[in-house]
Amino acid sequence: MYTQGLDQAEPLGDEDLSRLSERFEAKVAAEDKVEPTDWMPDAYRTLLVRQIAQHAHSEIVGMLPEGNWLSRAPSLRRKGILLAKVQDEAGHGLYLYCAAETLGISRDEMVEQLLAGTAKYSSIFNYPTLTWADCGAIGWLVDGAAIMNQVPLCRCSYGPYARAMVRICREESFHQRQGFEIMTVLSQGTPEQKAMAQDALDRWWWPSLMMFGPPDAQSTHNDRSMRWKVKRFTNDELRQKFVDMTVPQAHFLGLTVPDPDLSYNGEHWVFGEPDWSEFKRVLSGDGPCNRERLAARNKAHDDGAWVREAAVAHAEKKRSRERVA
Ligand code: FAQ
Repeated sequence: MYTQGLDQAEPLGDEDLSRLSERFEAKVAAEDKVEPTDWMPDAYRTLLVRQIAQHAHSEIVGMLPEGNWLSRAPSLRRKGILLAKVQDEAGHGLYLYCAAETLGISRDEMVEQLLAGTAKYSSIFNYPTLTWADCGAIGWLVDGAAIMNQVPLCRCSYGPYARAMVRICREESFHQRQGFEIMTVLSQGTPEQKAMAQDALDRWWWPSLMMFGPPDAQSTHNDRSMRWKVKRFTNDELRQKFVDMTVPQAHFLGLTVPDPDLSYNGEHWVFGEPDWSEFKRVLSGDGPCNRERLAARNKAHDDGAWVREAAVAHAEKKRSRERVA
């Protein structure tokens, strides 16, 4: 077992529980990190397993939309960069599965839930990548939204998650720049290329705003997550920060944000309401690519069975050689 909480031989009395709970709350309030061997309330553990597992699944499923363009990137240089980015996403998924494992759930269990379609992953990855400009829009908008959401997670109260996020954010920052560079080249290119960039912005804008989750009034986990310093900003706060950062970038590119209600109030960009019924549809499994994504993950898992078997056989061989020596 991984943690003191899970190792508990004797059930705790009410007095012990309230003492442990007080100590835990004081630690979080003091901005100390909670570590895997510390006692933590079951609800804190559950909240983290849910969020970290969903985050890990998002990185893994998130490889698919751009992976679709690996064989069709417009140059060898673009192909090399995209390949490195997609590999980074696999790495992020693996760090995050490891962080979740410190809470007592196994990677196999999480992967099973993903493949069975019972686990959530980010809504954004259920949209198709129709043109090369979509790879630019993903880097610019999707990685941009991911950074906005994830930089505060570097200060999350749970140590292993916070530490994983530091490295992930550095890499996401590079990803965002490569996406913006693709958009810059297309926006300054031929009229057809500029139209392709605009079309990608039109299709990815609203789904990117939905990445931040439902409006605060409908967020089920927000209060508890903020109190326990897992989240540091609410969904609406981060969405606003993202819009404030991104609208001037769209203007720099000479592109139009597809929101007729967009206006500047002197402090913030005021924006229209995303289509929350579409968000709910995507979450319920009925987005443009939900079925395709799940089928692709299942196929990749099945096709990779021989690699897992070979790795286990290799590890066993190595162990038995070490025993003999
Ligand atoms: N998609 O109560 P809240 C990336 C669910 S990584 C699907 O507000 P919370 C890198 C939520 O889980 C992108 N489901 O939830 C990359 C909950 O359902 P549950 C992923 C969503 O946790 C870039 C319910 O709605 N990032 O992009 C979504 O307090 C490019 C109620 O919501 C993370 O996972 C959604 N968009 O706040 C890779 C960051 N939004 O569990 C490749 C970490 C909400 O009760 C290419 N996660 N739901 O059944 C978080 O910060 C939070 O979990 C939020 C949601 C902000 C996503």
